[in-house]
Amino acid sequence: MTKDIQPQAPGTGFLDYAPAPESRDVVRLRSSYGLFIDGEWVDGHGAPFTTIDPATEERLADIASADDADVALAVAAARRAYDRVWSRMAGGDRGKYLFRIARLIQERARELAVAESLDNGKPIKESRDVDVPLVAAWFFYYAGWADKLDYAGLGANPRPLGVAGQVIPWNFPLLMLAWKIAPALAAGNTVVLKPAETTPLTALLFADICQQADLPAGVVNIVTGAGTTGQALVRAEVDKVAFTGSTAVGREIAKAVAGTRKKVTLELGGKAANIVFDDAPMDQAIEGVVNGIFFNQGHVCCAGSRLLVQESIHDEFIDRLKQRLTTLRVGSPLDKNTDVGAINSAEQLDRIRRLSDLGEAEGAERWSAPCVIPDKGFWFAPTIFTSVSTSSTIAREEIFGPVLSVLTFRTPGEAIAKANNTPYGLSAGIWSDKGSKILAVADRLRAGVVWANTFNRFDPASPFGGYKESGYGREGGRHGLAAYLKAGAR
Ligand code: TAP
Repeated sequence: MTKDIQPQAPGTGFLDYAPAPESRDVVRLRSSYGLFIDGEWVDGHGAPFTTIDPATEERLADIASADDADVALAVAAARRAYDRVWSRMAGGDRGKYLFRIARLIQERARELAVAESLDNGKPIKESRDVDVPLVAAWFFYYAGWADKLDYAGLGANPRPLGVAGQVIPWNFPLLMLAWKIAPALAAGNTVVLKPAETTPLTALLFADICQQADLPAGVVNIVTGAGTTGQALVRAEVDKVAFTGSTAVGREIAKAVAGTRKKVTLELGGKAANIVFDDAPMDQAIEGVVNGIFFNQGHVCCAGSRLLVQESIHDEFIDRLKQRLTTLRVGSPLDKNTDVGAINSAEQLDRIRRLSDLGEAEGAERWSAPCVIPDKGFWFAPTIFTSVSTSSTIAREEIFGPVLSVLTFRTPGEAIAKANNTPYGLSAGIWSDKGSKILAVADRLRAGVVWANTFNRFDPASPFGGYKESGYGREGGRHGLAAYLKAGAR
């Protein structure tokens, strides 16, 4: 039984894996980075900060911070590039730049994956096999749209909005950049993007890729900094604000743009239900639940953080799930065998600890996978809470960490009611052998994406976005383009 499993130091067990570290040398980081404005690196006038490796707490680079004036400069550069070059360029030519960027991302994939794992803490096998390939796919996909905007669903000759101010979070730094920049540029907009304070590096490497692709100056501008830089960008003279992040900050942004002519899309938090019926193929469902919540340390907006398991299979399912979790390897993000890497920041680790302690205090039963946690860095063992009630804080609030809250249900109706009993509505998963049951349940779930017998699958052609407090607007596919276009003159 799972209770008897003891933690083991890495490399001491029979059939244990030897360390397989990816080389750090494939990425040459500069000691410090400025802001990328109008095609050039310039100094920032805010207080610079340091970005660290969350797995070791070692300094990676010093980063400039943009104040209000720097942000205004970036927006002015984007405006000039929009008026003089980008909005006048034929769609096919814009597409060529995007194809070039996509190919450069593929060429520099290994370097980008290592930089992402260093700065974010995610396992290299995820940044190498998921994040970076999806980033390239996003640019390839939207490159193909640049000369076909007449078919985006907005009638003939739709027009770009102008300058987009884009603010992104730290959980998928380069992928969120691609979700923002690729459709904006394909539609003929220029952009100013602010990456998250704890993960600026791949956005800065992307600036280098823009230079390498000879992208006209000012089409892409990157302004690093903290939340105040994001606030300045939202207030600046932009035509569109595109934000991905927490619901709390999304609310502030909605208030800040209310009454202005700025368009806005908000991609916010989630508390997805992963529903497992008693007729589900159990081994597959267990893999899907593990992928749903422990992928990227649970730092995933659409993570399956609430497991709804049918009561008749609860005990067996949880026993087998725990058994599976004991095989997850927690450790160095750069090790190719690592399944669960470091938590992105001390602040996020505090939040995960606080909410987990609260879960226990409110009566849920806590179980953590036995694993050896490194001495330095920010770590949290994969954790399951059982006996969770629907009113429990850990069933309602986004923990954004490797923590699964387990609830039970008896009938499909109860599963649907519990799954929808959340202020969020970003995603959901259904596990069942019966196609008709899957379709009937999916139809009743208030979630932007519903995965069936799989989880966390992304494709640039597929729109993604939420209901209720998960935000508004869609990214991906034709819908993602529409967020950067207005109907053309007839
Ligand atoms: P936030 O704290 O909201 O930060 C997101 C971004 O906004 C960061 O760049 C942040 O800068 C900046 N920011 C902070 N305060 C701001 C303000 N008042 N005005 C403008 N910008 C501001 O979220 P997070 O902790 O980085 O990310 C986690 C959240 O993102 C989770 O809730 C997750 O569900 C959500 N998320 C949603 C999606 C989709 S597609 N729905 C995808 C990924 C993540 P600093 O980093 O410097 O604070």
